[in-house]
Formats: sequence, structure tokens, C-alpha cells
Amino acid sequence: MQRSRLVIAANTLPVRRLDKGRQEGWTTSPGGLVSALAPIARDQEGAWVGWTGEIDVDREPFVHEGIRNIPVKVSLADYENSYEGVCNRTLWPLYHDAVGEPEYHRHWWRQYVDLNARFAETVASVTSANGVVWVQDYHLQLVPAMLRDLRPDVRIGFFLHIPFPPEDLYDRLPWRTEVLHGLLGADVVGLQTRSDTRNFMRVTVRHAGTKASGNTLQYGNRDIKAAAYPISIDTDRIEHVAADPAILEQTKTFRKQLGGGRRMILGVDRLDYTKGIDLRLKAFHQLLEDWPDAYRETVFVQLAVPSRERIAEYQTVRSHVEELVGQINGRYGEIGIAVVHYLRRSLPFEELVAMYRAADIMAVTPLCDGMNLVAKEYVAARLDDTGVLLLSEFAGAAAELRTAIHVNPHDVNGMADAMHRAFHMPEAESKRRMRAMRRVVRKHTIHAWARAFLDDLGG
Ligand code: ADQ
Repeated sequence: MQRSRLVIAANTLPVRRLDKGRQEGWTTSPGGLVSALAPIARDQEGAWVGWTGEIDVDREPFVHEGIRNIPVKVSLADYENSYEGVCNRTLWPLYHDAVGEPEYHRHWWRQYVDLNARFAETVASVTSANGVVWVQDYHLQLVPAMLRDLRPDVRIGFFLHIPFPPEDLYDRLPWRTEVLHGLLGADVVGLQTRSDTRNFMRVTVRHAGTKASGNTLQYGNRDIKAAAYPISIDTDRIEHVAADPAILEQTKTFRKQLGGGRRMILGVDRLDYTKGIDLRLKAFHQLLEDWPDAYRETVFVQLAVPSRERIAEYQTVRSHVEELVGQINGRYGEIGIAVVHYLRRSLPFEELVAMYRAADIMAVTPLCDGMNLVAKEYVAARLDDTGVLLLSEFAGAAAELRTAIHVNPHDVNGMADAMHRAFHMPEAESKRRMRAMRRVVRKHTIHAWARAFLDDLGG
């Protein structure tokens, strides 16, 4: 098997299958992580180990746009127990402040261990001597230690895209020691924020007997670096699209379709219970209740990408959101005029940027979120420094986007007041705030993020 000096391991490959008609093949997946890592992997003739998204399909490695893709076969049992079970019904809710109820099942866990072991074996077989491996996210937390056992010569990095919970929550995990041992197999553990890093370091001291000093954890005879590497966006690309005259036309069309001079609040999320879409809609309802005359001409647009639809909690949040949309339109809409526009689908990137440009206010109000790229994308798209960002204090992005209006997403009245305040903010103030945030996303891009992590890892 051909070996690579840089190997990325992630739940999914950076490509997805094109099965349009009979025309078979692959296309690069959209998203910041792929656009950041793909050029680096390409330059270094790197490999990417991950799942194709197909169940029970065995595929040979293949090259797509200069990157070697190494598929890991995922069975139905892997999918149901490891991916839907441990990843999305145990770890996802537990790591997100238990805003959903985590479930713990031993047979799910066994499958997670098994699938992580197969990832580690595959990675071990494609990494060259003294190579560098970068493992991504909560699906693969056991891989660093498993890989170290197989390949003590390689440098191993791990990055967690979601929050790392505080110790009283983490302690609930029946496999808390195994997960820490898995993560501590890495040389560098990256987290989104300083508070995630603190949480992680504390639990390793408590359950794995590490000694912490500054950003270093001493574990047995090894030193591990644990630090915050806040992820970001491809700012140049968004600015470029936002400046395109065709996108500006699209922005104008959206505004016209929404009713000419109407003011607009936008929400853009995966349809996930951590994103606080329901409470945000309630806040908009409250705004209309509190100032019915002032906001008669305001519309709320909520774009929601379907997500994890087989899981009950996701079905529940969807019905709840749709019920609220119905209630608000039922109460405040007119014939031919809705006050809430709800699209449950993914938009092409260009249309999304046009929406960002069209929105007077962007409401990003998750109950808990590792970073939240939507907040940064909105800022990057506001080339003329207009627009106001309402940002949950529980999103990782709040630590960097300090001049957003920070809101408590549990406080519906507070959020309604914040919307009111945003609409009345003097232009000089909103521009000053937006300018400061634009400076942040121009400096801290996804490329700078990847470089900083790999420099620390020695890749
Ligand atoms: P997510 O929970 O998926 O990511 P987020 O960071 O907001 O959350 O990224 C969502 C992405 O999907 C954005 O790039 C956005 O543009 C896109 N998107 C959302 N709705 C869309 C729509 N209707 N149409 C098209 N595109 C849409 C996880 C963590 C986050 C962390 C990221 C990266 O939960 O906290 O920021 O990983 O580390």
C-alpha cells in the first residue's frame, strides 16, 4: 500500500458520491474543513481516511483532485450503534451541556471501540515512517491511542470540533477513562476555546492522573500539548462571492421577494436541538407582541438544513419549530404575506451568501456550540460593514466576536429586547462593531487555523 507523510482521519471523506443517472463519480464536499485541509493535503501528497457515506460498501482507495481517499467500510451495525448511537445520542448531547438527554448503551459503545480500531488500523497502514496524522472530532476519540500502539513513530494530532464539557457533566460518561486514554494518545489535542481546553485538562488530571502545567499535560513519560485553536472560515472566498455583481442581484431579488422595504432577521442552522431555533422564533414572536406596530413590516427568514432525521430528538425539534412558524404566521401574517419564511433545505453557497447580504440582523443563538461558523460567515459577507449580529454567549465564536450583541438564548424576552435594540442601533455604532468583527475574521481564517495546528504538531 502506498504511504503518505500527512494523513487526515475524519468520520467522512472530503468527497461525496455523485450518482446522477448512470454517471458515477465523486465530487468534493462543501464546507470549511475540506477547503482548509484539501490544499495542504494536496501539497504534501496526503491521504484522507474516512467513510464514504455508503453502508456496507467496500471501496478501494482512489485519488480525487490530488488527494488520496482511503475509505473505511461502515456496516449497518456501525452506523446504528456507533454513529447514530454513541456519536449522536451519547456524546453529542453530553458534550453540548446535556441540552438533550444522553443515552448510554454498552452494545453501542462496543461498536464505537470496534470502528475506532478499524480507523486506527487503516490509518496505520497508509502513514509513512515518522509521518503526521491529524484526527478530527468526537467520532474518533479512541484513534490517537490505538494508533500510537500500532505506530509509535508517527506524530498524532486530535481536534475536537464540539465543546468539551465541564467535569461534572463529563463524569457521567460510563467510558470517561477510556475516552481520555484515547485522546491522550495524541501529541497535540486542539479544542475550540480556552474554556474547552480548561475543561479537558481538568478531567485528565482527575481521571487519567496527568500533571498539568500551562498548556502541557504530562502523561506517563510523554508531554502532550492541549490548546485552543478556534476554527474559522475561508474569508477570502466568502468576500469574493459577496462582491460578485450576480450575487448582489440575487440579494436584491431576495429582498424584493420578501416584500420591498421590509426589514429582515435571518437564522441559518442545521436543524439541531442545540441551535436554539425554537427559542429564537419565540423571541421574534415576543418582539411582535411587545411592539406590534413597530415590527409589522419585519420578516424572519429561517434556513434549516435537515440533519440526523432518523433520531427522535431531531424529529421532535423539527415539529416544534414548524409548529411555532405556523403559530406566528397564523397570528401575524396576512393573505400573501408571511412574517416567518422557513426553508428546510440546504442552499447553494452563493445563495447563502446573498442571504447573508440581504439580512439586516443575523440571529445566531445556539444553547451550546463549539464555534459556529455561520456567525463568522455573516460577518465576512458584510463588505460594507452594515448589519447587526446577535450572538449567543454559549457559542465558541462569542469569545472572538466580542462586538456582536451577546444574548442569553434561554432568555426569550432578553432576545426580543436585543432584536429591538439591534433595529434601533445608530449606524455609526453598528458599523464600528461590524468593522471590529471583520478584522477578526480577516486575520483568523481557516487557513491560519490549519497552519497553526500543523505547525505545533510538526506537520
Ligand atoms: P455545525 O454544528 O454543523 O458544525 P456550524 O459551525 O454553524 O455548525 O457550520 C454549519 C455550516 O453549514 C456553515 O458553514 C453553514 O454555512 C452551513 N449551512 C447551514 N445552513 C445551511 C443551509 N440552509 N444551506 C447551506 N449551508 C448551510 C460543527 C460544530 C460547530 C463548529 C463546526 C466547525 O457544531 O460548533 O463551528 O463544526 O468546527
